Amino acid sequence: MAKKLGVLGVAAVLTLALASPASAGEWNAPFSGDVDGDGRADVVTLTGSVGSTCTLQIAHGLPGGGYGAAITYSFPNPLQYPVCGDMGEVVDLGGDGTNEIVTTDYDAFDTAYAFYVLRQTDPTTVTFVSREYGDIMPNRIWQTDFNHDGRQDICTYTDQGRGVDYYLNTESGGLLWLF
Ligand SMILES: [Ca+2]
Ligand SMILES: [Ca+2]
Ligand SMILES: [Ca+2]
Repeated sequence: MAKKLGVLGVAAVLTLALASPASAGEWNAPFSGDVDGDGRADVVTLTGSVGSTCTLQIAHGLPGGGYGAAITYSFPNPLQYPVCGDMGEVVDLGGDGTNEIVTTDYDAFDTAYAFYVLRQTDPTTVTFVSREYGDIMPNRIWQTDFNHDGRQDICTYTDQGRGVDYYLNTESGGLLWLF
């Protein structure tokens, strides 16, 4: 299903781009954040699905600067469709000091599976933590602390009707869709 930006859609995206942090997750774009807790930013690239498995790559930040070689990780596909996330952000859900990888997908079609929350739990493992409710068919995702409680919240933009959606980063480590 093709999605085309109309003139108004392009204007909205440009406005969002100006108001968003540089780390905003564009469709099919790598995004950065410290996923292994060593204090250095890492680069996450979501690479899709192979059968019933989702894959991603992480290039970890090195002590002297730069990044190591990308390592491929996988986790069981929660939905059994080739919808594994193609945009994301690194945020600390719950504010417990451990960062999570929050992904969503341009082709997401089920509100119950809008977001996959992942966490790197050791050097060789990325674990699926939870799925979260949200809008379908997003064009982009970004993070901002819109309620100013110190935890970075999530926003998405879709040109399929709802525009910007807001998701609160809750104390219990979830995303609360402010519907
Ligand atoms: Ca790191
Ligand atoms: Ca956390
Ligand atoms: Ca917040």
